[in-house]
Amino acid sequence: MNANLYALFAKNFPSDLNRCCIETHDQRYYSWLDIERASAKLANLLCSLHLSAGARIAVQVEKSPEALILYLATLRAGYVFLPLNTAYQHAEISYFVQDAAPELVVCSPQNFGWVSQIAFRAGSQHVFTLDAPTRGNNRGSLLDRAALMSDQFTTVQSQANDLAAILYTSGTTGRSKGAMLSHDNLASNAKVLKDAWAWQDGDVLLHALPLFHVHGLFVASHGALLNGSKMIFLPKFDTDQVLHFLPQSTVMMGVPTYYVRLLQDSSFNRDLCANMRLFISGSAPLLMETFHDFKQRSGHNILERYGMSETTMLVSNPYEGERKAGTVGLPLPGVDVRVLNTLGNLAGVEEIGVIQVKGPNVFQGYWRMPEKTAEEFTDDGFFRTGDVGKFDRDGYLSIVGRSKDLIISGGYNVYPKEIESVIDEMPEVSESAVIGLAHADFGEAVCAVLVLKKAAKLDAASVITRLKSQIANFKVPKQIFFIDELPRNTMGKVQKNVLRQQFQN
Ligand code: MCA
Ligand code: AMP
Repeated sequence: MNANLYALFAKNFPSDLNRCCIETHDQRYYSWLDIERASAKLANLLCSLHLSAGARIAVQVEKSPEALILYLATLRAGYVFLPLNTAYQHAEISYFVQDAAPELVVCSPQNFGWVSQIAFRAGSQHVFTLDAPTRGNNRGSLLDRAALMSDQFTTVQSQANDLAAILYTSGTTGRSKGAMLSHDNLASNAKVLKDAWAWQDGDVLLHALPLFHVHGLFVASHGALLNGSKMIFLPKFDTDQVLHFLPQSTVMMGVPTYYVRLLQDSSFNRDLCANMRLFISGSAPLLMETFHDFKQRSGHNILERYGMSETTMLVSNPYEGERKAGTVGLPLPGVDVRVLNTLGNLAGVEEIGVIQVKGPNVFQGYWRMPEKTAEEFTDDGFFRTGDVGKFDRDGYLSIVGRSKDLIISGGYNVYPKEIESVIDEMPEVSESAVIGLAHADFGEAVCAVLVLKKAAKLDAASVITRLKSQIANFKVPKQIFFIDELPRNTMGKVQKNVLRQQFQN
């Protein structure tokens, strides 16, 4: 049997390959046959480059069906897909490319100049471009080269543990870690979610998420691909476009911000959701208020689930049965989730502790960081999620906090340490603390508290302008506060809870 994830998808494609697989917001249509042939052409191109076994293919491109097809082609050819957020700038891309040493880098044409410099300096042999296509214009050197290739390709044989993708998660200590996911990690999770969320004939997925993280690339796309269901592809979340396409859709997935934004639009109502079967939320906590308001306006209980780049999905509220607001639901079948108290024992009902997980979904380790990998696993093989939670008497898990210093803004993870290091490099700054403050749209907003050096002068606007040229825009603090001294506990550790209290209003 071939454990290649693409082989699993292909087995489940509809029998009529001429049916629509992807429809775009600007009325481009891709049949299943188009997907098969276009991914074959790209897979042939990848093979013609004679990359090494297990070569990484780093991709920083705008969302498009072609970007998804490139992912599928990478699977088919047996290479390792490494998606990168389009907001990442020079220093971020440099780090990922040096660390992952991809043999091929694909970027958007407008970034070719600087990305190719980084890639070639890091030893990549090939850099291609892929444009965000509009009608009649979907080019870039990748597709130009692929056009010359055959549209027939036999998907390579993969073993269950062969790597399919590496997803970088920001590091608590500043260094991002590449989570290595195998074909079987992804396949097992896709199969479990197909049943858990009752994917069915006639489903149409409204796909508004970005393609460079687990949520949009795996959870959403895999669900549709495995079920042979059509996807309506939006280039990004746009409230008007979502409202336009909701009546033709049955399933939508999003981060809480998407649901908050839908509720803010007065035209969002039950009629628009008449065809909808399921709204799913994840990547960040869904406020109870959003859950209840959404129920009132649309008639739907949002199904909240919980996952990580290292584990894909581990817990989900049920499709049938109660979806409890404020909880992330029950462990998925085959996934072992436990909460340990401060003594290291299994926590009782409603007792708070650290969340750990074991199962076929759990990753193969961090790329080239064996010590870090070993640290994150317990002796009996459970992965430490870094999240803190509790089970209720019905076995539903709630996430009550994080033991990792992490801010989740609009579904994107931001590690304060990384931003603090960049701010601390500014010559006027003595030290800084980056905190998350409640934000109506993004859930949490990144904010920075700065202590300046004696007699130094610096205003908030200049800090923001400088940061914008150095880090991805979603990591840039929405607010900057100045203070004489950071509050510290007796151990000398900055008391971020005190800062959060002080600046929340
Ligand atoms: C954009 N901006 C943000 C964010 N996104 N600021 C804070 N947090 C954000 N998430 C800023 C930009 O820097 C810009 O600022 C301004 O907002 C407008 O940018 P724009 O691109 O127009 O924003 P948007 O299109 O409205 O984007 C917001 C968004 C987007 C739709 C919420 O961030 C999004 O789609 N988020 C989803 C993230 C996601 O897929 N997460 C899954 C991770 P300025 O104007 O100052 O430049 S996977 C995961 O977490 C696990 C595994 C899981 O469980 O799923
Ligand atoms: P990432 O590193 O991008 O994979 O993000 C994983 C983290 O997102 C988890 O460790 C959680 O802290 C958080 N997360 C994901 N889903 C949820 C959820 N439904 N509620 C709260 N936090 C979540």
